[in-house]
Amino acid sequence: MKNLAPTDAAALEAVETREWLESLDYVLRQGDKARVVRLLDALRARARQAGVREPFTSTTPYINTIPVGEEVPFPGDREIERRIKSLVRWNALAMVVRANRESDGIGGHISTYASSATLYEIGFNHFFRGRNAGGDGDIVYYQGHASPGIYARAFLEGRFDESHLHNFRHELRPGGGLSSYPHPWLMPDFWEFPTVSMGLGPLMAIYQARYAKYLENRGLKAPSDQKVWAFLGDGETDEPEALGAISLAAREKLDNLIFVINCNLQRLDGPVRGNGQIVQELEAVFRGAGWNVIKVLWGGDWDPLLAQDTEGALVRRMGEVVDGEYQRYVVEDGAYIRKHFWGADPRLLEMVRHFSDDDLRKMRVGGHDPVKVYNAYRAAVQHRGQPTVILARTIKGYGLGEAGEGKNITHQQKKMNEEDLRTFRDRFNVPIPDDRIAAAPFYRPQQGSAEVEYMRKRRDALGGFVPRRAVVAPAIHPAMEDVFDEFQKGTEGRKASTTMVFVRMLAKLLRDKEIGKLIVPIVPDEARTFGMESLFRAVGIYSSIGQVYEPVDMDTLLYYKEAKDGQILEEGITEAGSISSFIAAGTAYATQGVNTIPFFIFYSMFGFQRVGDFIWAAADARCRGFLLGGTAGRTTLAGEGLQHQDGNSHTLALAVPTCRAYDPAYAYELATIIEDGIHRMYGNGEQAFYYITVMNEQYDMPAMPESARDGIIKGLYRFSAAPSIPNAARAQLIGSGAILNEVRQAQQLLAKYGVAADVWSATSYNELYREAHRVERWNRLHPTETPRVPYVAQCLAGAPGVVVAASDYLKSQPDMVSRWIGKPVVTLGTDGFGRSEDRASLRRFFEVEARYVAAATLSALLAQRQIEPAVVTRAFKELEIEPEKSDPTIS
Ligand SMILES: Cc1ncc(C[n+]2csc(CCOP(=O)(O)OP(=O)(O)O)c2C)c(N)n1
Ligand SMILES: [Mg+2]
Repeated sequence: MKNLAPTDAAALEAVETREWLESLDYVLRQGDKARVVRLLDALRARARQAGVREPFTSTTPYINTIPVGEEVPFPGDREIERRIKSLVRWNALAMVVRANRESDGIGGHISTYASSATLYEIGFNHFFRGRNAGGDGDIVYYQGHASPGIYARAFLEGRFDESHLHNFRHELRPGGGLSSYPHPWLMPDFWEFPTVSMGLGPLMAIYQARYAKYLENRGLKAPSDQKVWAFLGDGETDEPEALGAISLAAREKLDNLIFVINCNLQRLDGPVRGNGQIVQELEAVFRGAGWNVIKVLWGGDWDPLLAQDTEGALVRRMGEVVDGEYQRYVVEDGAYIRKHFWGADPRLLEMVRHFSDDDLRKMRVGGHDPVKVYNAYRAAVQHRGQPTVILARTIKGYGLGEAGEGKNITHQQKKMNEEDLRTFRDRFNVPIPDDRIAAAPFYRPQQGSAEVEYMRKRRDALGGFVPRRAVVAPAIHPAMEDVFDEFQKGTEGRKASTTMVFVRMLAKLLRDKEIGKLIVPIVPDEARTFGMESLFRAVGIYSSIGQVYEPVDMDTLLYYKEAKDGQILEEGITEAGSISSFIAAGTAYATQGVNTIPFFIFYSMFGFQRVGDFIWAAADARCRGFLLGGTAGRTTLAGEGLQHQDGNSHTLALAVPTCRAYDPAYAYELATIIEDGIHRMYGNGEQAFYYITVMNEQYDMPAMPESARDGIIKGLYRFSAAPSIPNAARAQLIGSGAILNEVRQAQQLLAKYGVAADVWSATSYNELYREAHRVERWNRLHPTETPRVPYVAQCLAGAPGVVVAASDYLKSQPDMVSRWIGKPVVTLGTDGFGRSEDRASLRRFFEVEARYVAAATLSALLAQRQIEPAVVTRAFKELEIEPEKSDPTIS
């Protein structure tokens, strides 16, 4: 008998493979997919035990994650949605083209929205919930450069009129205009989140989603199925911030978070990964971090072909083509695609034999197919236990044709000639006649038209328009009885640092019956540094799952207590994450309707310097709250050296328009600033936040001098009058923060040399500077009226004697107000690099210690011939001043 068993190894393997696949098909036919997973797990375990090393794979094949069989039919009216989308596309394009015709170089972007129109329209028509939906409404972070599309839709919805669109990027025209990008500061009824500094949006969205859960777990917000959507560019994912917190999102099981990454494979200059595949790279990163990844790569035209692809030749080809080549297919014709994509394998060529070249060129990628996008979003909102990322393949400049579609220049394309406009119009059937096309007119169908009605109905069903910013939380006027009073008295002989005082204040605020629950302490793994560990036990550290272990310090009083309703956001070592929590908490009065009051305390050198762009975004977002720069002061923080010692942050804070920065010296100053700040922000509705430096030097906290309150807030008040010395030379000494104590000592030293000095505390040079400029501007613009006098001049212009100002920050701080004082001001500060040293040596090195303050005063008096040279020479000797010591600013 003839042996039918195959003899060669390949044939044998083919038979075996077929048998295994048939077995798998059999299990699949039973309909239990979970069983398939168990089966594969068992096989994998057995193979591993037998020493089989599987190659590591972090990606899935280069096809849609959702198989056709799992798709649901599209619930909307595809035709009308297509028409609406086309009109949005047209108006977005017309807005940018017209703006650039009128003012060359005014900018704006066409191609980003052109690629993401379907991604947004599916959201607007089917998913994004407005605030009137009965729940909280969704929170959406729009890709900044897609703003023309978002405006164009609002125009069609009737929220804007033609003049708004006409004034795109002309915000200073009468009646105002639309801002270039999402800026809540500029359009406070529309935009909620600044996203245009790329990378910040995704990180802020993660912490926003986490904050929503925090509010729920703490009972400050009713549980809801609110979603946070973040739209970002594929190029944007190169920003470290964009992907920097994705593991937190997975760890916290943020199933209220959906990232939509617009994978048009291009960024500004060219391809994102010409030689690779950005989609696969991102899939690996997100899967590895524990996200649910949904790839939307191919449109419905591909489904029948994939169904025929029993041997996997098409899937393999899809997976081997690099992005640079995919981009090429966009600009080439069908013949090229046939040759280069399909021609790689005769089986593939055969598959598309009956397709014309034009058919091949028109085959859509997934992000432009409403059915695919709808199904991806649907799966995302239904997914539980993980955040979802949707990786949607799109084409940059979709529809621009010769004017830019898929071309490397497309990001910057802002101009289109008549021919280009006509092609675009034809492609999207925009009803604009030939004789008007050159003018690129805006187009909005009549009220009552099918398109407008459809849009309205969809938005009504979804709870109203988005984006929309509204301040929902009512103003509060907390009495805060007994919280701040004790600090007016001082510490009565006990030594304390402003950091200790702050922590005590925070603890009392947390206990306040009215606003205690609204306080949100935020700390990036630095609570012990600031002596805050008592709060761990008192209010708990927030953990979405409580505490599932017994902490090592369980039997101590201040153990590390994590709790589901814990109040402290202990963020770990991430200032970027912490500031994102700060922004979420400080804008919750609008976003979530809750007046939470964040207190974010950090190492001051890792604040403005490290996360300055986030702080800028906080200001744009009209954020409220308190930033506390801890262990601040270049010479007050001893030991730590060059990296840690901060003398810069007040200067950096000056640049942020809504940030009020203070450098308080004493407990009562701190209490006055914080109490006033709470009332201003949460009672008066001021959209500002505070930056307060707190130090770790311990000293006596004096009682509050009479009527100092106003001056503390304005930035300057007289702390103590000059001693009475007969025939004295006079001086005004100004100190801030811990250096105020040096200045007070200098007052005493100077008395020995016959100098009577008043002492002033400058709590905020930044505020003095701003007020003086406001006054000066008013005077300039009202030249015929009685000039007003800046506050700093009211304090010091008439004060007798020389003026010497010292702080633990850059000399530019006092310098910037000196011109209103009417005479030269000697400024002492800590410009330069810090050193690891003790406090006294540091102050000597930077020449801000009492003796150098006194010496500077004597020098100034001598220059004005108000003191004898011999006195100064003697004083320098006695004070051990070293005239030839190295210059700290450059050493
Ligand atoms: C932090 C930051 N750096 C640079 C830019 C300038 N910029 C604006 S858009 C862009 C390219 C965006 O590419 P991608 O993220 O892929 O978005 P696409 O427009 O392709 O959707 C660049 C470099 C910016 N806005 N923010
Ligand atoms: Mg891109």
